[in-house]
Amino acid sequence: MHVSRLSRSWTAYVCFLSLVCLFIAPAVTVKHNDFKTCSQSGFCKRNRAYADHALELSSWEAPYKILPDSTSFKDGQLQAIILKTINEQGDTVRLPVTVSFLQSGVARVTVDEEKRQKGDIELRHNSQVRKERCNEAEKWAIVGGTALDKGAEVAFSDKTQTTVKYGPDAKFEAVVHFAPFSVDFRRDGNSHVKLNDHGLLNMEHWRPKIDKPEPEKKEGEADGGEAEGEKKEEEPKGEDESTWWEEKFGGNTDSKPRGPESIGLDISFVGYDHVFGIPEHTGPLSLKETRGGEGNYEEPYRLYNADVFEYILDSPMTLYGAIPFMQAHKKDSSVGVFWLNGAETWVDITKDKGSKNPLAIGTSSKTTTNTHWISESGLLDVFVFLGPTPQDLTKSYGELTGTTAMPQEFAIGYHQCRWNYVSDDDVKDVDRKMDKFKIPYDVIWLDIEYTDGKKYFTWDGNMFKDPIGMGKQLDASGRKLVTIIDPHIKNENDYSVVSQLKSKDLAVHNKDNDIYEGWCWPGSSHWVDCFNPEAIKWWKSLFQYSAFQGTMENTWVWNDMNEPSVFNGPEVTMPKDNIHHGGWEHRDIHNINGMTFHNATYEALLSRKKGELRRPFVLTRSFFSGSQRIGAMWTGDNQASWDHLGASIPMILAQGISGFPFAGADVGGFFGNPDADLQVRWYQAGAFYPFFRGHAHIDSRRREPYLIGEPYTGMVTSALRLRYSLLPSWYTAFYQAHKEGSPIVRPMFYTNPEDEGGLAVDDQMFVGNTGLLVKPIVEQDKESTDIYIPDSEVYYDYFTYEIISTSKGKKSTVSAPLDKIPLLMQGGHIFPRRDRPRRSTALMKWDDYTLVVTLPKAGGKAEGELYTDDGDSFDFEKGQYIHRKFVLDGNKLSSKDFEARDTKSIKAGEWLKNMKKVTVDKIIVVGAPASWAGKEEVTVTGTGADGKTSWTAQVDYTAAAKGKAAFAVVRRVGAAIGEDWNISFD
Ligand code: NBV
Repeated sequence: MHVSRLSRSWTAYVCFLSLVCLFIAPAVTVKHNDFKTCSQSGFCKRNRAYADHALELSSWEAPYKILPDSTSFKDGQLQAIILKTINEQGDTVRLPVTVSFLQSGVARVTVDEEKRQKGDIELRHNSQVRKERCNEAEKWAIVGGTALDKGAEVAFSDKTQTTVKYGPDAKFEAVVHFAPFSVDFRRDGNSHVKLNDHGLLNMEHWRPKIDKPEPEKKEGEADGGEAEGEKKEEEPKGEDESTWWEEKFGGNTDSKPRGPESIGLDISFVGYDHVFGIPEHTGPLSLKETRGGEGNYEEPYRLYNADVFEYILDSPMTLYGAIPFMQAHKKDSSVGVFWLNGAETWVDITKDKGSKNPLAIGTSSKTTTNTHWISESGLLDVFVFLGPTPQDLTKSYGELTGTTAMPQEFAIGYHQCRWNYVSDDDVKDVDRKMDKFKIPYDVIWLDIEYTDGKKYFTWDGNMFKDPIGMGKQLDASGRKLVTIIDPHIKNENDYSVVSQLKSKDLAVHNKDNDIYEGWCWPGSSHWVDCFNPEAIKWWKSLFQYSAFQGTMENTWVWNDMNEPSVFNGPEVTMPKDNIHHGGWEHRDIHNINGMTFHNATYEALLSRKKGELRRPFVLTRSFFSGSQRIGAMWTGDNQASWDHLGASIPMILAQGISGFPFAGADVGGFFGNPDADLQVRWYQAGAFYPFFRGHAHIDSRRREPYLIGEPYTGMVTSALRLRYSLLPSWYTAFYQAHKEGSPIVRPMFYTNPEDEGGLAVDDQMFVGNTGLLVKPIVEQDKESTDIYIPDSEVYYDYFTYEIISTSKGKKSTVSAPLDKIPLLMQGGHIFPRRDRPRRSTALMKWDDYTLVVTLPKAGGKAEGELYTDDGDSFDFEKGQYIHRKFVLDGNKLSSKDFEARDTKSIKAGEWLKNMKKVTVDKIIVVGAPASWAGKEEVTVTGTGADGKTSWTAQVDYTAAAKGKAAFAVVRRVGAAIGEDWNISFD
C-alpha cells in the first residue's frame, strides 16, 4: 500500500516534470519577429498597395506610355522611351526601354531611368554610393546566350504598337503596346506571357526629399511611430512616403541615400495553372497563391538571402539562397521568366480560375497565373522564355547563367559531417570505423570548431595536432577532408588574416565608408568584400598550401554563413546601406553576395599550387543564379523530423529545374536526434540527393551510421551501397546537367510534360535519363507507397524485377518495408553501374561495369548512355573522356561513341590509357524476350579488353514467374568500355 502510494506520487512527479519540460523545451521554430513580412518592408508594402489600388479600379490607367516617335529597331533590338506620368499636372520622367531578341529565342526587356542613368540626382547624407540603378547582377549571373537574333524583324508597327517576330522559325512574337506600355509574348499566334497586363508596372523614380513639417505629436505618443513599417498616423492622401527616406526594423535604421527606387511588374502566364521555381523556399514544387484564401499563403514568396534559424516548412519565407527564375507549365507547354535583380525581391502569385465573363460560365475556361514581382532597387531586367518544352527552358537558362560545373567524382559519393569532429584522432577513428563496418564514404568534414578561436585558416593546435597525418590517413583510401571557411573574419589583434584584410582595405564598408564591423561566431568580425577583384586575389593567397598549413591536395572547402549571416545585423544580415566595392549599396546586391564569396573560394582552390589545375569542390549555403557554375549547395539547418525529410524532396526538385541541381539536404536532420527509422529512411532518400551528406548540430548525439546499431546500420549501408553502385549513372546525369542545364533528379512534368495529372507531383523523381524512378518514404511506419506512373510504359521493381502494374496517370502500390527503397525501372533504358562494393569512389576507379537493360512494353528497343572521365582534372574539356551510347534493338546490343567521335584518333592521356583495361563485365536484361530462353551463350564482336575481336560470353536466362519479369544475365562480357562492340542474342 505504502509502496504503491509512493510509486503513484513518483509517477505524478515525473508527469509534472515532463509537463514542465514540455513548456520550457526550446520551441524549434523560426523567430518570426526577426524577419520582415511584406507590410514591414516599405517597398513591398507600397507595391502591394499600388496593386490593390490598380486592381480595384475598373478604370485604372497605368501611367507608363511609350513615346511612339522614340521607337527604333535594329539588329534584333527594339529601343524606346517610356514616359511615366508622375502627377496630375502631367509631368513625366523618361525611362529608356530595350527589348532584345536573343539567338536562343529568349527575349529580354530592360527598363532604366534616365535621370539616375545620367547621375543627375542628389544623394542624401553625403553618401558616396553610385547614383545609377544597379546593373551588377548581369556581371555575376550572365555568362552567355546574349547574342542578338539579327533575324528578328518588325512584322507590324503603327502609333500604338510594334510587333516583332523572332525565335525558331519566327514562331514567337512580341507585341509591344505603347499606351499603356505592355508586352504580349506569343507563340504560334497565342499569348503565353504578358508583361504589365494588369498595369502594375511601378518604377519609383528619383525625387528630392521635400521636408514636410513634423506632424504635431499628440500627448503621450512615442517617437518613431512609423517603426516597423506600420503607420500609426492616418496617411495623408497621396503616396505613402513613410519608408521612402529611412526605414526601421528590429532596432536598425536603414538610411536611404537614393530615396525610393523600387520596381514592380505584373507578369501573367496565360492559360497556365502551375508555376514552379524561384527557390529557395520550403513548400510544394507547384507554387501556391500568396494573397490569402483557403490553403494559400498570405505573404508573397520572398527572396532575400538570410540565415533563417529553425526555418519552418510550407512557407513563402525567404531562405539562404535566391534564384529568381520562374517557369509555368501546362500540358504540352512550358514558358518562363528570369527576373535578373540582386536586391530583395518579393513575388505575389494569384490565379484566375476561369473567365470573368458571366456568359462563359459552363464553358471550359483555363486558369491564368498572375505574378507580381517587386524588387527594392536596380534595373528592371526580365528574360522571357517561350519554351515550348521544359528542356528548352532549362537549356536557355543554362546558356545565360551557365550550367553545373563537372564535379569532382568523389563529390557525388557520400559525405560524413557533423558539427564537430573534435580532433584529428576523432576523424581518424571515424574513418577506421567506417571501414570496420564496411560502410562506404568519400569525405569527412570539419565544422568551425577545428579552428583556433574561429579564426579561419588556423587550427586548434590542441585538438588537431597533426592535420597532415590525418589527411594522409584519409588519402590512403582515396578519401578527402572538407574544412569550413566562413566570410566573417575575426577582429582580433595578432591575427594576420584580419590585419591584411584591414590594411589592404578589402572588407565591406559601412554607410560612412569605414570598415564595417558586426558580430558572428568569432565575436567582432569584418566581412571580406568579394565584389572586389583585389579581395579575390588576396583570398587566393590564403589557400596556398604554404599559407593554409595543414591542408593538402585532398582538402576541399565549405562556405557557410555567406548570406551573409551577421548576428547583430537587421534580419541577421548586413545593413542595406553598407557599401561594397564599386560603390554599390549592399541593398543592391544582397542576393548576389553569397555567390561572390563562393566564387572567390572556387578561384582560390583553382590556384592553390602552380601547375595544379583541378576541379574545385566548394559547398555553399547562399546562392544566386549562376552559383551552379561554382559548386554544390545544401538546404541549410533542417530538423530531424519526418516532415523535414519530406520537405527536402520538392526543395531539391525545385533546385534542379532552376539550374542549380547539385543540391542536398542534411541527412538525418541538422537539429535534434533522429530515431533509427528516420535515419534509415533519410539515408534511403539521401542516396537519391545529388549532394549526399549526413550532418548534425553540435548538441545532437553522435550518429555515424555504425552507431545506429543493427539491423539499421545494415539498412543504411545498403542505401549507401546502392548509391555507390549507381555512381556511373549519377555521373552521367551530372554530365548532362553540365552540357544541357538539365536537372539531375527530375520531376514528372520534366520527363512527361504531356501528362497533365503528373504536373504537380513532387514527392518522387527520375534519376537523369536512366528511367530509374524513386519515391523515398518520408512517413513513419509506412511499409508501402503509391508511385505515380506518368506514362504507359512498363515498370519493374529495381530489386525484384516484379512487373509493376501500370497505367498512365494511375498510382501503383509498391511494398516498402523499412529495408527497402521504393525504386522502379522504366522500360526502354540501359543504365550503367559498378557492382563491386568498395570503400570509396577512388577505389572504384578501374572497376568493370554492369549494364542494366530494361525492355520496354513494345518494340524491343532500349537505349542508354555512360559518361566518364578522370573525375578530377579539366582534361575532359580536351576530349579525355568516354561517352558511350548503348542500344538494344531486338536481338542486338551495341555500344558506340555517343557523339560519333572518331575515338581512335584521340591521343589517349594516362586516364584514357588505363581505361582500356576496364570492361563491361555483366549485362542484365530485365524483361528479356521468351525467345532467348535456353540460350547459353552470346557472340560479342568488337574490341575486348585483351585485344580480341570476336568471342562468346555465357548467358543465363530466368523465365518470368509470379509477376516477375524474365531476365537474362550475360557474364564475363569482357568488352572494353571505351570501344565499339556488338552483342548478338540470335
Ligand atoms: O558552422 C556551424 C553551423 C553548420 O554546422 C551548419 O551546417 C550551418 O548551416 N552553421 C550553420 C552555423 C550555426 C548554426 C546554428
